[in-house]
Amino acid sequence: MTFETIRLDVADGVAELTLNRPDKLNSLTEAMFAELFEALKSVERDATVRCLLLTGAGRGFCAGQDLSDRQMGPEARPPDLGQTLERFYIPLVTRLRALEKPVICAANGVAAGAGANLALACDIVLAARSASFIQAFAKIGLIPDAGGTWTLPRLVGEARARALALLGDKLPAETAADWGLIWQCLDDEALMPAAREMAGSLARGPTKGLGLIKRALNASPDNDFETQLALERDLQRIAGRTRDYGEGVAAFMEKRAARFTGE
Ligand code: LHQ
Repeated sequence: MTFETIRLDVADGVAELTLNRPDKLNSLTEAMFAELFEALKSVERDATVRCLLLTGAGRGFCAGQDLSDRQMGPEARPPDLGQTLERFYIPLVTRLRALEKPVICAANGVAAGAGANLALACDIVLAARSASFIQAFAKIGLIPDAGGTWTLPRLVGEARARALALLGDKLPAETAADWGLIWQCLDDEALMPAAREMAGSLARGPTKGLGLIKRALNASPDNDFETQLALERDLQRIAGRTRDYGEGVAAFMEKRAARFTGE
C-alpha cells in the first residue's frame, strides 16, 4: 500500500507502521488519520500480520495534533475538539488497544501531546534514550486526551500523573522507564533492532492467545476480582482450544522450540 503521510511495510508477520511527516515531528493531520485508519484496517484483517510495530520517521515520534491543520486546529470556528476526538483520536487508540495482536511502539524521539498518549495506547513501549514524553496539553489550555487521563495514573500513580499532566514537563525516556510509564529505554542505535527483534518474536508467537491476553488485561481495570476470574475462565477456555496451545504443550514435552501458527 502506498501512502503519503505514513509508511506501512509488512514482512515476516510484522507490520511496521511509520508516521512519516518528519519535518513536523510527525504531528497528526486529518489526512494522516485517514491513512492510519486505512493501514489499521489492513493490519486488522490480514491474518498473516501477527504483530504491529509503530514508530516515527526522523528525529521525533509524534508531536500530537498538528496545530496548524485548519480543519482541526484553532482556525476552526467555533472549534469542537470533542468532535475531533470522536472522529480521530478515540477510534485510533481504541482500535490499537482492541487489536487482538501485540502492538509495539518504538518511540524514536519526542512524543508530545496526543503523540505521547498514542505511544501509551500501545502494548509495549520501547524508547530511544534521546526520546521524551510530554503531556503538552496544559501548555495550550487543553487536557490530556487520547486516553491520557486514564492511562497515566494507572501506569505511574496519581502523584506523578497529576504533575505530568498539570506541568506539561518533558519526561526523559530513561525516567519514563524508571517510573514504569514505558517498558524499556535503549540507546538510540539499539532501538529499532531491538524493536524489530521483539516484533518478530511476537509475530512467531501464539497470536490467538496473545490477543486473549490483551482482552483480559483491557478488561481488568473495570472488573472486581471475581469478575476478572470469571473472564479468565472464559478466555482460557478459548485459548485451550487453539492449535497453538496443543503445539506449545507438545513442544515443551518434546524439549523443542514451539512452532506456533497463530491459530
Ligand atoms: C509542529 C508541531 C505540532 C504542528 C512540532 N503541530 N507543527 C486534540 C484535539 C484537537 C486539537 C488539539 O489537540 C489535540 C491533541 C493534542 O495533541 S494537543 C497537543 C499538541 N502538541 C503540542 O502542543 C506539542 C507542540 N510541539 C512542541 O511543543 C515542540 O515541537 C516539541 C517539544 C514537541 C519539540 O520541540 P523541538 O525539538 O524544539 O522542535 P520544534 O518545536 O522546533 O519543531 C520542529 C518542527 O515541527 C517545527 O516546524 P518548523 O517549520 O518551524 O521547523 C514545529 O513547528 C513543528 N511542529 N510540533 N504539534
